[in-house]
Amino acid sequence: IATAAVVAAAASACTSPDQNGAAVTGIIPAPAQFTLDDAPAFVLSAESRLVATGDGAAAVAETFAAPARAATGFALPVVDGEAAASDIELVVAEREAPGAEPEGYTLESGELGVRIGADTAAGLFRGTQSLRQLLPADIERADASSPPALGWAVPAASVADAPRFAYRGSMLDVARHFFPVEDVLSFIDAIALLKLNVLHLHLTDDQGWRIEIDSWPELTGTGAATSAGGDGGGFYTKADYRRIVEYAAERFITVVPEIDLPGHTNAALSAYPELNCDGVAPAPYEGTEVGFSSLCASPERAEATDRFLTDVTRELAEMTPGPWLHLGGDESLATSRDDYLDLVRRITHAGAATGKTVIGWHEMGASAQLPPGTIGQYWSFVEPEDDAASLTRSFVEQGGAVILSPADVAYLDMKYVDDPQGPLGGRLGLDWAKGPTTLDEAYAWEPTTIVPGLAEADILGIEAPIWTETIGSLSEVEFMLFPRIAAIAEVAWSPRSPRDRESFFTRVAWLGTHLDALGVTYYPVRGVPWV
Ligand code: TNX
Repeated sequence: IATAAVVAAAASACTSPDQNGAAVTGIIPAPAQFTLDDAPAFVLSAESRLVATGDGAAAVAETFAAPARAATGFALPVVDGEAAASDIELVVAEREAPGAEPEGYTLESGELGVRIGADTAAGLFRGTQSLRQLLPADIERADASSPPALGWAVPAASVADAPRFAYRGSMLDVARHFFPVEDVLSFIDAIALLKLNVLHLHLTDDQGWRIEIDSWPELTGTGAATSAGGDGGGFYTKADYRRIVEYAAERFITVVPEIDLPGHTNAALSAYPELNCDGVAPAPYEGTEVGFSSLCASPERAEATDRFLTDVTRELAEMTPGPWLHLGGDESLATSRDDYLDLVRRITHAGAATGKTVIGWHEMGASAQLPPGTIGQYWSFVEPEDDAASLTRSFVEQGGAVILSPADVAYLDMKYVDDPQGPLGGRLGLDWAKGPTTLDEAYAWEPTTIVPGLAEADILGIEAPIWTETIGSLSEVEFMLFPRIAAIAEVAWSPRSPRDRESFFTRVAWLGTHLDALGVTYYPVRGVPWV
């Protein structure tokens, strides 16, 4: 490989064609190390094969190959054995990733082929997402009718990459509006491209209960019939949920299911009178207020409430291979402090009894009796309000860790600036988190400076939620997600420094060409040099 042009440690962003006619590109999130080499490009051709070696490599090759075959019209067989010059080599073996990071990988491309190496299949998969972004955007098309004018070139490059944070997630609220399985699979595809590894599903709220629980069938009877705005209901059967989990697992994404307790429970309360202190089931709810519903802490309801908590967490844990159950805890404004502490203890201990690690919104830090290792999810602002910082530190003090979702930068249901002039006329999104959120704001924050007293090692990771009070279709979800999710992905994956805004905006423009080819909706934020 000829002289290497080092393009800044954590960034590369040049979209002009190089001397070989290959489009020189960048990767989002920025790799830890990325060097574009002054050498001839690799060109994917009809002869190319995917040569897979090591544990799980063939499955990763197949996940990469299936859409690539559709886009190129090439056979792209997955084989084992020796790689030739037209091939892409995918290797899982010890000491392939920098620092033996479980999700790390190296990628080398040039005239003589592409080689991606990783210590794990997960790392190899992350590497294939970089390769996707280095290929012409037409690689995302569903058919081969418009191949790129300059061929399927990958610039000669060397990447050595690994994530900064272990947990990099997005949350989809399927309770306020229900999204069919196919939509969730599309959501998974979209976040996989950005190397996120967690899909948090907000499965229950006042407006609907979306997951089948055999021992409490009315949860998805009465409880699933409604949504915010009266847009109809829906729920996932256990088979549906399994499909989501499996599809996510093929992309090395862990599903974190959330049952929001003890507030945000009107759907459950409306399905079972015995969960209510007064024994009367409330009417289903299709508004968008929060903080009016609560499980009952009273001893008269203890039998029903604890049976509900045990059954629901047991069935949820049984269908969830991942290590985490999210049990809510936010905005329980209709629960007295004593009742809240009592219920949080019962909720988290029911969750922990399944063998899973419990996650809760930061309010749960009020309890001094959290099961060991309970994870807190921070959703106050970049400048913590009220007691949000101390509640969050409480998880660490009790042996757990923290997921950061500062609402004024990471809540993707916040409006865009300028959207009133935008394609959806400002109809989508909320603005309670310090007004609309710009792409710059989503990008320009540093996780370790949010909650004083937290060390980098206390931060399990970063998550960008999208709440759906105002959002009712997949394209509306995508519109709110892109491009801001790219900023969150870079904060979660890329090294702390250097954070290069100009490089990021240029790479967002490049990402836009991939989204166009995929048919994914996004908001063409001003300031990005869209191609
Ligand atoms: C706050 S964030 C909520 C949700 C809303 C969201 C809207 C959190 C833990 N609770 O119930 O849907 O704001 O942005």
